[in-house]
Amino acid sequence: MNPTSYFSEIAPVTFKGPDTTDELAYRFYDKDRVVMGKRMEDYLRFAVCFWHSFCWNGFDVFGAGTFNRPWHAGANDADAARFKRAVAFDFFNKLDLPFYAFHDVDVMAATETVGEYQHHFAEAVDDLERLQGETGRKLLWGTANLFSHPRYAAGGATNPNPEVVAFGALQVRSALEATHRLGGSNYVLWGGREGYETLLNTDIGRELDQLGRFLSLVVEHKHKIGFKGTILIEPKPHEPTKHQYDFDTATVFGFLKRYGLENEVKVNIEANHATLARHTFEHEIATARALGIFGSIDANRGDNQNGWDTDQFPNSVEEMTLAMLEVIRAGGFTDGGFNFDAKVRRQSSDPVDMVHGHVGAVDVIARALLAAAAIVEDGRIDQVRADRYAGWDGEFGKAVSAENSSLASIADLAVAKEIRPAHKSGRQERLENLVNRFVGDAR
Ligand code: XLS
Ligand code: CA
Ligand code: CA
Repeated sequence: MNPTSYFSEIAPVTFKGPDTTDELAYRFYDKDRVVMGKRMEDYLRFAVCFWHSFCWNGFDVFGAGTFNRPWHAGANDADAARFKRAVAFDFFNKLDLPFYAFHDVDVMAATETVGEYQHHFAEAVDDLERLQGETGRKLLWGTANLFSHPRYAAGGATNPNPEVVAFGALQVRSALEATHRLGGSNYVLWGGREGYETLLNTDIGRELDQLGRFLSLVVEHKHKIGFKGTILIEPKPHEPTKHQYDFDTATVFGFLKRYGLENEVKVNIEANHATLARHTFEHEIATARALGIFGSIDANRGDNQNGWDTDQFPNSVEEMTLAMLEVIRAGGFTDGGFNFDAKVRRQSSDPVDMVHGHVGAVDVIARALLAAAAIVEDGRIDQVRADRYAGWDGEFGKAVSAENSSLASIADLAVAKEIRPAHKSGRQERLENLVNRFVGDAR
């Protein structure tokens, strides 16, 4: 089979406007339309991920693969990997999205030894460079998979066995150098198995030190090779391990501070990981902004009734608008973007299902950008927020916040002024209604 025939039934996806009846066209994502001072394509920086769409064959813990992708028919050898890379770039072209993302093992033949790893990864990177050149698609981020191979059952950087840590170092060095060579904007570390199953066999202090040292070495190597992109940690509270050290954005910030890396590393926030940590997606973005470590986004959604990582395509404009407001408040992306870390359901086994998944999600995010931009331009919500803190601009607020004030001086001021703080409405319902109004009107 010719790789380009896998999606041959599907016409290139283009913008046809909100009123089109074409289900495989963009209704809101008009890549050249300027929103918040930038072309939509440059504001949103969409990426398609390799792993869910091209590496997963539809298996789950109760059953085998359902997708029958031709490149999964035999062993994952060099030919199958080349086929898969070609199909993937054809798909990026069909969707006309600017970026993609990959793990080392997503794009290469399966290997066991360090020698095979080096050989097959080098071959894959040469081919990716050629495909990027031919298609103009760019790399949003690269990463190394230190969680799928059985050697990583007890972690990568935090493994009790130094030989496993060294294998991980080989993969991370290779993937970081490949990301640099391919012009990637970021390098991601997601520590899926950097955590534990039971404290009975785990020394947390030691493992955190291993993780901190490993990350310091990654940062050192980034500077050594001159990689100008951003190093990102991707928080997730658990799954596959019972507890993951990079639990959420706030935990990651504490970790970065402890190892002196808070000015070197930012976060890649995934919607479904935020909800697994019992936060909202927008909470994680707002926290990252407040701490100065907002980097990039993995766009997807979980399931409100299930407590696991379902990685579904985002489909709520209302929820996405709340997240987008925080992205705008953070000043938008610099190196980051929206990577679709999302997969079709196991019963959605046709090539066209992959297109439906991405087209719908692109439009949800594009429409959310229009709604959030309208909210910001309207200004009423931000005004309510600013008014809540207006007391700090008055004489009393300035005295409380003055640099030379102390706990005692503030307390004395309260007594001297005989203060009687008045209650003031937070206007939540009005604000929620305003959001819905802009969501409904966005086009
Ligand atoms: C898994 C993570 C993973 C990272 C990259 O839950 O989302 O796919 O994004 O390793
Ligand atoms: Ca992710
Ligand atoms: Ca996920």
